[in-house]
Parts: sequence; C-alpha cells; structure tokens
Amino acid sequence: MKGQVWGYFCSMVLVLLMITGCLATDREKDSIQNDEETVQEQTTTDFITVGFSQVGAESDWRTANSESMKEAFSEENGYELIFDDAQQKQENQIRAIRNFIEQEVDYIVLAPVTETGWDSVLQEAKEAEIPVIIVDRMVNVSDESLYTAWVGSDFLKEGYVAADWLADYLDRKGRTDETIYMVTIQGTMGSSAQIGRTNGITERMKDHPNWIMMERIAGDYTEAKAREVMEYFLEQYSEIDVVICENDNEAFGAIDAIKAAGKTSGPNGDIIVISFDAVSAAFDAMIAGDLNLSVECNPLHGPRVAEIIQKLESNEVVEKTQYVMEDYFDTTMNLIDIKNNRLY
Ligand code: GYE
Repeated sequence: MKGQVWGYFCSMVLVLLMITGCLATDREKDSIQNDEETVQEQTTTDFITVGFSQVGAESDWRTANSESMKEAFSEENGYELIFDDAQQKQENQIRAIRNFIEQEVDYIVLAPVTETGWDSVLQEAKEAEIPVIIVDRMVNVSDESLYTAWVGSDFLKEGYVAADWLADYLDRKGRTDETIYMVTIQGTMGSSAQIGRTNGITERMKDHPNWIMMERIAGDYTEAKAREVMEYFLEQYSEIDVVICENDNEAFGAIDAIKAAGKTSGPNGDIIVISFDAVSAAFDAMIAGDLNLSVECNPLHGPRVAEIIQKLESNEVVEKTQYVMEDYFDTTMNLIDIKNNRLY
C-alpha cells in the first residue's frame, strides 16, 4: 500500500514537472517569436517596398532592364523588390498590380506591354493611394493623374533617326533616286516602342516617294519569331533592299534567315539591316559586317526610377515625363572601343 502511494506521488510530481516544463518552453518560444516579429517589423518598415511588373524576358534589352531594376532596388539600397515577370501578357500584369495593391506595397512600377487597357487597374492603385511609376513604354490613359511619372525613350525620335540615317547612307552610295524595296519586322503591336518606331519611319517616308514599304509583320521583339517572318519575306519578295527590325533581337533572327536563304546583309551585302536598342550583341553583328545600324535605346532605368522614388519620399516634385538621351551606331564607327565602354 505504502509503495502504491509512493508510486502515485512520484507520477504526480513527474506530471507537474512536465507541465511546468512545457509551459516554460512555450513561454520561451513565445518570447523568441515576439523578438523575431519585432526584428521583422523593424526591417520591413525600414525598407521601401516596390512592386515591379516587368513585361517579360523577350530580348537582350529586357534582360538588361530587369538587371538594372534589380540592382537599383536591392536590399542594400533599402528596398524590398517584388519582381513579377508577366511573360508578355497584359492580363498577367493586371493580376500582378492587383497583388501589389493587396500587399500594400509603397510604390508600383509598371513596364507596360502595350499602351492601352490600364485605366481600371491604375484607378484601383490610385484609390489605394499607391503611387505608380511607368517605365520604358507608355500607358495611354484618360486621366493622367493615374500615374505619378514616366521615364523612357523617345521612340518616335528613334524612328526618325533610323530613316534619316538610311537617307544619308543611300545618298553616300549614290542610290538616292533608286527605288528602294523595304520590309519591316515590327515589335509587339500596340507597344510604345513599336508605335513610335513605325510612325517615325512612316512619317519620314513621305519625303522619299521612291521608298516602297512592301509589308510589315510583327516579330514580337523575339529572335525566333523574326526569323520566321524574314523567311516569309524572302520567299514572298525577290527584291528586298532594306529590312527594318524594331529591335536588335529581331535583327539577329532576320540575319540568320538571310544567311539561310543564301543571301548576305550589312554594308557589303545584299540587304541593309537596321535595328534598335544597340545591345552588346548588336555591336558584334555590326563588327561582323551583318548589321548596318542600331539606334540606341537605353534600358538602364533602375537608377532613374530609384531617383524618382527618393524624390517622392522626401516630398519633392518630380517631372511627369522624362526622356532618356540616346545615340546611334553604325559600321563607320570605332565599334570595338565603343562596345568596350558600354554597360549593356
Ligand atoms: O526595344 C525591345 C524590348 O520597350 C524599348 O522592348 C522596349 C523594347 C526594346 O523587348 O528590345
């Protein structure tokens, strides 16, 4: 009997010890968790949260642009970047913006795939009082107050530069009065870069009635699609003097198709190839003698957008529209030296 009582007593003590042990551990756990929460709260409140909806990864230009944004909006620089790749689809961009609003980010940065179709979602961002900065291509909205600022290139001017270069080049070759047969591989239809570049060239063509644009087809800014489009052009038209590619990657695809068809391009070739962006590989194509001209389009927008955000943080006024200064490069220049000094 005595032994039974003693055993009962011992197990009671054991149970009590276990309970207090558990309580202590739970309390400890709670306090660790609380500490973690405080640290997390402190760090997240210190960071500026930026939701960036990127078009996709269709070109070298886009890759350079994404890298520039990631570099500028790094944790070391005081940002928490939520990067969303929309794979060239507007519906994915709209979904991403709605997620950013739900996550209550401090700023939304949008590189819009096309110009139209943004009114409703930007209205939602405005109602949530989240400033929206547009980068690269533009948005076409009925109410300008739906975004705070835009930074990017003057795509219409890029079109003018390309056409003026061609006029000058043909002049130097003594071909000013010759009938010039042209085709265009366009970018993503409805994107500012496509609209501006196409319109710039179309406007300038009015001064050159002997330039015949036989056909324009979209290549979606990708090398693969452009190769297919160029193959079609080469089958369709026996005489092509100029192919305008609305970005460098399309030019790379077009050059491949020209070579596969047994023709040549570049300053000493059958077909003049003109493109836009001036990415590093375009310099290689010009140095190799395959590409004639690349009109510069600068993708390094990260620091520019960061500057806008820093100004907004300190309640400074920001310019609504900021164009980037740009140049052009052709095979008459010292391309190796120029290429070595470039960042993309
Ligand atoms: O030219 C092209 C990219 O919008 C300026 O998009 C940008 C264009 C650029 O895919 O390479």
